[in-house]
Order: sequence, then structure tokens, then C-alpha cells
Amino acid sequence: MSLTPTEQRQFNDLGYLVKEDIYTHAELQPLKVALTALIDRTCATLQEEGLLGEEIFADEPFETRLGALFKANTEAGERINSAIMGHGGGGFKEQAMLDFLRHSPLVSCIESLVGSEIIGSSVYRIRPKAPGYTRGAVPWHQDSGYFLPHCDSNLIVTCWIPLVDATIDNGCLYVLPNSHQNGIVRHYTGGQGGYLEIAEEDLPKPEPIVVEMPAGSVLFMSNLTPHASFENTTDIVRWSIDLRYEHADAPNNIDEHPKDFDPERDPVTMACYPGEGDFVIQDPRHPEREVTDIEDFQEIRMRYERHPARSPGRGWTPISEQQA
Ligand SMILES: O=C(O)CCC(=O)C(=O)O
Repeated sequence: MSLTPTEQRQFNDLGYLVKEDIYTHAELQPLKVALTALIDRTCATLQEEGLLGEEIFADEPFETRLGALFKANTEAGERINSAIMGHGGGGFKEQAMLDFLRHSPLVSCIESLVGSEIIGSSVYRIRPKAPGYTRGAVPWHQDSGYFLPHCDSNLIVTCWIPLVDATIDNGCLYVLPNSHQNGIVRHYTGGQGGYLEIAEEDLPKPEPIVVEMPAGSVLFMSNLTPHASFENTTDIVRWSIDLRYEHADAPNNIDEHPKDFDPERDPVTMACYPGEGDFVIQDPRHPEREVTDIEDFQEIRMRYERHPARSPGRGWTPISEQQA
């Protein structure tokens, strides 16, 4: 599976593309099983701490269980979310995650967009948007708002992948089409949910497209495509994963150790998101560089958890200081 020329054109012209059936239901299953096991372990810890009673909704399906936990005990729900999202959101680093990142139909599609040498961006996130989760809605932004400015001219492809059908009601994504070719828009820090936010008056003008999509489809976006998602008003948890990939020429920290990272260094010498570890997904000339072993993958991720190397960021103004 790869992207057809028409699909590539749509991605380049509109800044987004949806392709269905990149993961079958069976191929989503290992990740759902691993996430369920993590929920079970976290419930056991919360019970030991006296924060959760007997009821852990073990018989509820994956789609609704975390929502039921949130409804019964918001504090426990928030703790389970933190366990899933971990440090910066990319804390989940089990075999099922590495397999998901290396899923060959997806990697072939990425190859159509960035070429055959592919870096997995450190910034992958699991987002269980449970009803009642206060940081579920993500305001309008471009992913480049989070990356350092010298990466604006590099294509970093975001793949947004729902693990359950994503609908308007459960908080699917919205994108602004045709808005990725005019560079970065002003963002503010401390927007809705604590995220970066583009103010209403700075938003590019096209009408937003609502991207409802079945589980296992992939929404491909560029790092300059404005997108947002809103509240989940259903009982279904809108589970999704967002992965990012770039060409090996784009700034990355593959061969860098975080203890050698100096936040005072000239930002143009840094990875696009220097706070977490990038990894090689595909290198046809040097396949030995590809991260295929779970221990190697975990080592890369944990290096950065042990030595947090914060991104100097872009110096956006806080939204509280926005001029009227
Ligand atoms: O999943 C969401 O609701 C927001 C995702 C997002 O903003 C992103 O992947 O950059």
C-alpha cells in the first residue's frame, strides 16, 4: 500500500488526506490489548492507594471503559490518562507501540511523501479523549507551532489514527484546507486546555472540514496544516494516536545523547522537538540503523525521560497578554 499520485496531489494541494483501512480491526487489536493491560495495572495501583474501590469496569468494552472510570471517579480517570500519556504524551513505549509505528502499509504511504529514508519523530501521542476529560478538546494550531522555527520548511507528516470510529459527537478532528502553504501563523501559549492556540482573528479563512473517519483510517496532515478538535459529548472514548515522520535530512536528534544537549545552544543546531528522542524507521542503505528492537526503542525514549532536554520553544506570547 502506498499513496497514489492523486492522493499525493491532494495532500500537497489541500494539506491533508484521509486514507481508509491502513490498519485493519485485527491490526488495531494488539495496541488496544496493551492499553487495556495498562489501565488494569493503573487501577490496581489506585486501589492500593485507596483511590479506587472494587469497581474497575473490567467488563466494559475498550470503547467505553475509560469513560465509565472517569464518570465514577474523575481523579482516577485523570491518573489513568497520565499513565497512558506519560512524559509529554509519548510515554507509552511497549512492543505494540513500536509495531504500530513501524506498520508497513503506513510506512509505505509515508515513503510516498518524504522519500525512503524515514525518521520517526519523537512526538507521538496517544489521546484517550474520554467524556469529562478536561484537556480533550485541542484548539486550532499548526504542529509547527510546537516545533522550532528552523523546521518550518521541512515536511513533518502527522498521521492521526482513530482506534474507534471518530465522529463529530465524540470529538473528531477538523482541518483548514489549503492553509498550509503560507507559513506559520501566530500562536499563543496557555490556550484552551493549556495547549498552544491560534486566535480567531489569525485563523486562515477557509471553512473547516470535519474529518469523521472509521477506526484504522489515517488522516495525513503537514506540520503547517491548521487543525483542532472539540468536546466529546458521547459515552464513547475517542481513542486516537498521532504519529509523526520526517525525512532523514530534517533536523533530528538520532545520534545525540540528551546529556550532551545544552538548551543554550543555537536552536538551529537542535532537533525540531529537542525534548524527546527521535528514531530511525527506515534506512534502505543502512538497515542496521532502523530501530526494530523493543529494548533499543525503550532506551531511546527513556534517555530523554531521565535527562529531560526541554525545547527552547518559539517564544509565543501567553494568551492572557493578547491585545484586545
Ligand atoms: O487528537 C486530538 O484531538 C488533537 C490532535 C492534534 O492536535 C495533533 O495530532 O496534533
